[in-house]
Amino acid sequence: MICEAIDVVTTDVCKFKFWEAFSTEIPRKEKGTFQRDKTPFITFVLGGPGSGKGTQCMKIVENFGFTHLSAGDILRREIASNSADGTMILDTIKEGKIVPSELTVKLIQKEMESSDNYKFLIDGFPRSEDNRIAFEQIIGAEPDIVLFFDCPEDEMMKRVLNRNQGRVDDNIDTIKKRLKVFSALNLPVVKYYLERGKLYKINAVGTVDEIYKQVYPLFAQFNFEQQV
Ligand code: UP5
Ligand code: MG
Repeated sequence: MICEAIDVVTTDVCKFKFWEAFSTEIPRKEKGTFQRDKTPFITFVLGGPGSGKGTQCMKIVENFGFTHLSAGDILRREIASNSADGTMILDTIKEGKIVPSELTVKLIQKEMESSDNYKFLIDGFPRSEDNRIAFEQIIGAEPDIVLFFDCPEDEMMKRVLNRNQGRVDDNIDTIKKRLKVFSALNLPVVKYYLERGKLYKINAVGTVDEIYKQVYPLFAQFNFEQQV
């Protein structure tokens, strides 16, 4: 496993104490903002490149009605839209480095504010302590739970190289850089949430369904269906 030191945490209760900032600081809009009558529920989905974050998020969306915000997809859309930051984002992704935190957080914030949902999967973010702190400061919230897909490097490398979706960072040189950045900058974030009792470590080796068998009960315990 990528990080032997990180053990499973089985917190049984999520804490809904982080969202006061949203209910007080952001003006209520009729549509396209958080549903204030429901407490927003934020899940950070972490794991190395190719650990299966996006694949598992799609299944969580199907079963539990979350809105899936992949930070990588949001940044790729920014490149495709020829925005002012597009070239810088593209160069950063090609190098496997991390886009400046404030930019990513503001893009995530825009997506959250324009959603009518209150359940969010934030996939591939935060990738560093700087990312994490920027989210807390700009959004004014912390995640309710954090999933960590733990996968050996050789398996992640194999999956990414087999993906064939034309991503500019799915080549051997960039993958090596992504793995290094993940290990140096993302694992401290994983450790941070472990210490706060919010981390659920998932063994990300096996078939998609085998892995989802570990994920499903984590969400089932919250009875989301009854909240809709
Ligand atoms: N696959 C999935 N599960 C499988 C299984 N159990 N068995 C066999 N195959 C499996 O899966 C990857 C591939 O494996 C797919 O082909 C899938 O079918 C197969 P996927 O679910 O896509 O894995 P995921 O973890 O989502 O991999 P991804 O490559 O998307 O992860 P990254 O975190 O590297 O990529 P992301 O898109 O999040 O970020 C890309 C870059 O954007 C970063 O490197 C960085 O430069 C930049 N970025 C930032 O700067 N800031 C951010 O906040 C986010 C991104
Ligand atoms: Mg992904």
